[in-house]
Amino acid sequence: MVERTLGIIKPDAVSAGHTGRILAMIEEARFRIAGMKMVRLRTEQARGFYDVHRSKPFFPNLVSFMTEGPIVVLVLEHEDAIRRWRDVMGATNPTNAAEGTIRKKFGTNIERNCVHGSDSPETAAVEVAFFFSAAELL
Ligand code: 3AN
Repeated sequence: MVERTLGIIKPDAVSAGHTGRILAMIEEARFRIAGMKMVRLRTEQARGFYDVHRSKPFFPNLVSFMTEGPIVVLVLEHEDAIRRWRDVMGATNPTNAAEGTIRKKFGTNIERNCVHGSDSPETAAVEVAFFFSAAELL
């Protein structure tokens, strides 16, 4: 089934100049990019986006990291896009990520792990709507 998922190129990867190479890997994996924009999250937006992690010890660091610079948000379309994008990203901790994955190539550590992907159809719907109106999805 053709699905949509939300991808984010995080501040570490944007500031390091990896945006183009990550986009190339996305296109090589044959995703169709249905939406794309560069934004800088404000603290309240980052707190809202990561609301499920609010009680975790790493939450304050996650929020400050995600607001430290611009991010690129993407809506990626493909059959089974949610699982496929997580496979292309690799494991949350880049140390454990498989060879050839984006996090293996460009991730620094579990906090600064260069990309984000939705983890379920329900989350994907919420996360896509967080950043994009229907008219912005082409
Ligand atoms: P993923 O991005 O692989 O779906 P989540 O949703 O469990 O991972 O975590 C969201 C983000 O929170 C991660 N991308 C990472 O930046 C951060 N994070 C998750 N677990 C940890 C942890 N144990 N220590 C520090 N940061 C973490």
